[in-house]
Amino acid sequence: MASYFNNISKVAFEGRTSSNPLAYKFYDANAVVAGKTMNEWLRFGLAYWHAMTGTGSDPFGAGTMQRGWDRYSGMDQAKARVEAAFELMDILDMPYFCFHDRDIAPEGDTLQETNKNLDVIVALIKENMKSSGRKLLWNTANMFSNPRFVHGAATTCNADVYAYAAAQVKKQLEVGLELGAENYVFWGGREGYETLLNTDMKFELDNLARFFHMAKDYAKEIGFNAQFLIEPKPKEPSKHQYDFDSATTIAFLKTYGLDQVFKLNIEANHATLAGHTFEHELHVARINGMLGSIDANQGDELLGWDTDEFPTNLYSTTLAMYEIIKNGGLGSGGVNFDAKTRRASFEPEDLVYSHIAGMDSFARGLQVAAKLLEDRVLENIIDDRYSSFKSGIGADVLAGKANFKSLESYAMQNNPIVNKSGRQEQIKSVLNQYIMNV
Ligand code: XUL
Ligand code: CO
Repeated sequence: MASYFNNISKVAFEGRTSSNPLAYKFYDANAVVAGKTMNEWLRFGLAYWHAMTGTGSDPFGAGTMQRGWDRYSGMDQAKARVEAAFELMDILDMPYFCFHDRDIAPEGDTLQETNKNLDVIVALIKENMKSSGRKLLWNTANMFSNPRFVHGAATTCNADVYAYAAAQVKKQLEVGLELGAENYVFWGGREGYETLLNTDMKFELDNLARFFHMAKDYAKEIGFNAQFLIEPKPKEPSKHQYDFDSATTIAFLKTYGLDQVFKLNIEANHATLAGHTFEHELHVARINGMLGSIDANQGDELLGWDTDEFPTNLYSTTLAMYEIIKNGGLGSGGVNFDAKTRRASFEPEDLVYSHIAGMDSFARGLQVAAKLLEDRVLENIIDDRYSSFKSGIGADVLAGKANFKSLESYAMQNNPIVNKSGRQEQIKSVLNQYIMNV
């Protein structure tokens, strides 16, 4: 079989001093960290839409990516992409992949034809999964690219579009079942609004919840037990997306009785677009028992949009892995590289280099976070910071023994109040020490 990646051989772990650009410096799949192998903690996934389907086009210019499969078109191209995807996963020893329906197969003139195209490619993917042992982390439906979704999908004003979206998700639940997907993702690409001047928000949110309930019911009916995930994003493409961030999404799920059905798929660049850090979003999901999976990437501090760069910021990967370890791992979730090489990194090799960079950054983050936890660095600081609630009036508050009258009489005789420093800068320098020395 012809190589789409210039016959690059399998990327191996060579250790932190290796100067081989095609080797892992930190990612050693079978190395044990905090009681599990790196592979078990990280469960890396390839994002089909960026790696296999993305062209490098931007609003100002055409695609730049050199992709061997682009010499074909239609179903031939879709088949070539499958071959190339499995070759790339083999080179990287990437255990998982993720796709939207429209990444893997072209739309036909009718829904029937579109589904037939899907069936052909799904069968081919299934064969390749069987022979390679690679697995489907999650699949999803693209309900944002086609012009029919101009007003949204499950939040559209057009009932015909709502029905079409339901048919599309129904098919993807069947595909997920067929391929043994471990999760199913809903990212609300156009589930939001542009202006309240023409929008009934309550109506749209009620319909979105109805849609999710129907999806849950159908998955149950066909025996598809994958974890359902919602991927929050505050804006882009719509101005106000309904799943703005973790907190908003959790509130929505609780309001509509869906919080036992869904967890969250947290994407780093979506967090920063929402004005949060990645670790904030992971933390909010975690403390609510809803951290399910992550889309690994990073934004650019100087740009206000979703740049989907490969994650290389060790500060961020360390704090992300800290949350993930505290969560006991990601369960059936994983670390999906929802990231694309820059438009100027257009050679096929760049797909290998970029994933190595991302995988090493997360592996390093895992090592540092595990050591931070082992040494209880932040635990001890936080424990001490809230120590005033361990005895006296603080303990009374926690035990439910205090009321406004008892707190007032305490405050009246407790003068002056003494506060302690938060020591943020000192803590950051310890964090730097760990990142450099572990
Ligand atoms: C878009 C995005 C999507 C989802 C899946 O910003 O992140 O690719 O991950 O639909
Ligand atoms: Co994403």
